[in-house]
Amino acid sequence: MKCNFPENFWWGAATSGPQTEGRFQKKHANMFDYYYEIKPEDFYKYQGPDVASNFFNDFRHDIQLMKEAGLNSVRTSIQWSRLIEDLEKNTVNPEAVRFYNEVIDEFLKHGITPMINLHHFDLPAELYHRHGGWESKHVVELYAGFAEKCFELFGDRVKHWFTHNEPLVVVEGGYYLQFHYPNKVNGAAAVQVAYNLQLASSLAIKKFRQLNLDGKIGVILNLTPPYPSTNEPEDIHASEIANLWLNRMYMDASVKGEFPQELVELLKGEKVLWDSTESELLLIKENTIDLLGINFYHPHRVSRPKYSANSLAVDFVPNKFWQDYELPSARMNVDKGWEIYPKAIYDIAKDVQNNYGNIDWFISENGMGVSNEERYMDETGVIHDDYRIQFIQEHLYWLHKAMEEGSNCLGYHLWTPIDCWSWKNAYRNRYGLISTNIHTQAKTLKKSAHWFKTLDENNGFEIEEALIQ
Ligand code: IFM
Repeated sequence: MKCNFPENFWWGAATSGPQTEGRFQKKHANMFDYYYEIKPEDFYKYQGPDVASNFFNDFRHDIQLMKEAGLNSVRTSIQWSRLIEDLEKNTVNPEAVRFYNEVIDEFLKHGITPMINLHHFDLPAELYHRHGGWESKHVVELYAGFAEKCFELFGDRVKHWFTHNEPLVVVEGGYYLQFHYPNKVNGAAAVQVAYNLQLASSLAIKKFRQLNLDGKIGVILNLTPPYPSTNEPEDIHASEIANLWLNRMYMDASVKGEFPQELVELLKGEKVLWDSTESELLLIKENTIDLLGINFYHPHRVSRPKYSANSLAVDFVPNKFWQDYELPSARMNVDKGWEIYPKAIYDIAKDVQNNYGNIDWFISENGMGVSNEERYMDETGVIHDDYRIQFIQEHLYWLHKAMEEGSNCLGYHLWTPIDCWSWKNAYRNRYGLISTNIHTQAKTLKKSAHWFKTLDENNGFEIEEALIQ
């Protein structure tokens, strides 16, 4: 079966500054730079962000390779901890301005549309130590100042901006699940951070609009559609609460300008509702997004919580209302521990179409992280990642189906163009179309990169019936 996509569809890939650039000439440490400084043993094989994939030094060659992989658009991010010299006064570092100008111009020279995100888990660590990071509304103001600086400096050439990548992961990882610095377990702080991140996004959007630039602005959200483990009311209820927190919180606030009322009531009942003001809520209402990026990797199967959410003397954490459920015999990406369920992309697309005004959106990340890919390397150094090609095809099939039914999807970005550093997992799982040898920094197109190029050239692909599940 042939899946054809519309003209000018974005065939691209996504990455981020902190995962590719390396710390070269960076004045400030971001949260992960700092985390690695104090606890390198938390990172796979002690591999840190110091070199990453050396994009700071190698960006011209990397962008050339991205072109060879057929990418017509690429998302990366500007690091606050690189661009800004004085974090309180919001002055810029001239070397960083030069670097990001050259990167943007290099993309444009190759006919690749650069899409720029402004926060990818990389708050400057000093702002956490001095003010409490995203717990502080002063930091929200500083972030909006940094965003404004980026719009002023690069908005003549960058036409697609994003305020955050996966804000929910900052909340989960930093404030109750402990996989991001500061590794706290504090549900009330999690709720405040969640709110402040939304406020920061809305304030940055306001600044963008005040500059009257030609371009679009949005946010990148990681969505994990919840599927109840059974049809019993308790499991369905648990999945609805999970959906409120994991998906609807930022979807509703970003697209509709309001947090879901059911979530507000639930947090009030738990006595942890965020501190907000009327004027902030108005600002959120008035500054919704133009464009939505959705990162999809895996579904979220949910059952009722193991213990009642009304148990006594239990501190609030958002996930006390549900329990993760593993589907017996699920199709898995075993290396990452994530279920493979491509039809969820269709479900997401229909949700956006039916419940979010069919807003312009795109798949801003999707991909398959696999460890020890050298297993699949031939004598010329090319990795034969047929599993990745199949993974992409299966997801595109369902995306295409939703688009045929009217979903307003503008593109598909794979995570990621070139194997990059992935937080605590460092270089364990590789996602790229292009491999990186982390010892020599040699970069080589994988089989999937050649396939992706033909996907772009043909603006579609042929899928075997057997792959449609
Ligand atoms: O590496 C991350 C990225 O920073 C955010 N989305 C998921 C990717 C793969 O784990």
